[in-house]
Amino acid sequence: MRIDIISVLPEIMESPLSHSIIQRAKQKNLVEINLVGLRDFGIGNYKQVDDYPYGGGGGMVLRAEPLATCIESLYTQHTYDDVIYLTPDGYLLNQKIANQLSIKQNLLLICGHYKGIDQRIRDKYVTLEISIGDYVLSGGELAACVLTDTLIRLIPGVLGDEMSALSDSFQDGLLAPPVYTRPEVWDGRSVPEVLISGHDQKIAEWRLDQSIARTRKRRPDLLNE
Ligand code: 6GU
Repeated sequence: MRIDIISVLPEIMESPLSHSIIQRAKQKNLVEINLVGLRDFGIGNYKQVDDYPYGGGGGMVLRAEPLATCIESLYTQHTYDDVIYLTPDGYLLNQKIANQLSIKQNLLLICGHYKGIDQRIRDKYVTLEISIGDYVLSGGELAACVLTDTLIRLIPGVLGDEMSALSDSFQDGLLAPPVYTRPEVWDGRSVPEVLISGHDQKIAEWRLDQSIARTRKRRPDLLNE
């Protein structure tokens, strides 16, 4: 998979996308991430990328021309399966959307900043608009990192069997069950006996029960009961 990310502040994303599982996926050549600075495509001596919104109201809007120049220059080198704009007014990201996107080969992500981007860029280029939750971030960069992380961990070969994505929360529509590691007793608190029993079927049943109980309490909206 190749992920190109356009942003006014690409530096924000350097560290989050350079460690742990994402870093290993890059080293294994399972993913290539290319951060593209929008400022390089800015207008005039001041490399302007934003301006005041027509109709008034606060904040600034990313102008169409720098974004279009940037996108068109990427188009000369790549074709994209999807052009995704990260925005709080997009479709809410969930595991199903992540699973669908994780099998794509080439994605272009666009991060808004300030009050967002000129609508005409969305109309002309964007094929999918995604929000990562019902709260407001200062820009799309952290959202782009969240989306990138959740896609990369689903690419076959990125996670070893020992941390298979199949046992994640949401992958089966349920929250994950509690987990424990050594020591067996800590602070007077014991690990649930069933987990030390060696009885695989009983362990699986316990985990499912715990998942269902946790989901019913915290996220009843996930259960179609
Ligand atoms: Cl994608 N962008 C911004 N700025 N805020 C958000 C978001 C995205 N998703 C949730 N809040």
